[in-house]
Amino acid sequence: MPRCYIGLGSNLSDPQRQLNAALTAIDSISGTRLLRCSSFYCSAPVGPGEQPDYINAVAEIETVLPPHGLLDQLQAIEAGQGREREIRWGARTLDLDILLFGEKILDTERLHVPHPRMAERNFVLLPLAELAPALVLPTGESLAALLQRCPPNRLEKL
Ligand code: ROI
Repeated sequence: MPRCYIGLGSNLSDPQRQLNAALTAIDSISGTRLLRCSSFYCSAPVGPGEQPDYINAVAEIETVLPPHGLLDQLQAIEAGQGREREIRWGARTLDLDILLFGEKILDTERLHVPHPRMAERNFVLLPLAELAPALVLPTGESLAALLQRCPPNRLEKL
């Protein structure tokens, strides 16, 4: 079964509660098991405009679902936790992103894996490095190299 990494983020409606509820919901997806989750991090919002700080984390899961099947389930969890189709880069109750899906490289309309913006986001790379410090992406890049090049952004482990 492929190991997958999911990025979790929230900056509305009690973000820590949103992440905890999402982890429980992910573990309840049929054919899917939550293996581990990183620490929770508080991070400064990336993107335009004023919005609250985020809570971010990364979860490691295994699943028998195909990538788009997993995406459907994650989007259902986002919708179930009150996420509206909000403005791009705006505040959100819950964001669940497939960062990595085993060794797969996917470029479809709905899904790009590895996640195309993970290299610019220390709130993704640092929690991921907590779980898998020696990780090499299917593109051949090491997580350590991405971390070295990643722009700094305020990030605090809780
Ligand atoms: N900024 C931070 N710090 N964490 C996020 O999860 C996050 N998610 C987003 C945007 C709006 C890009 N900014 C973020 O979608």
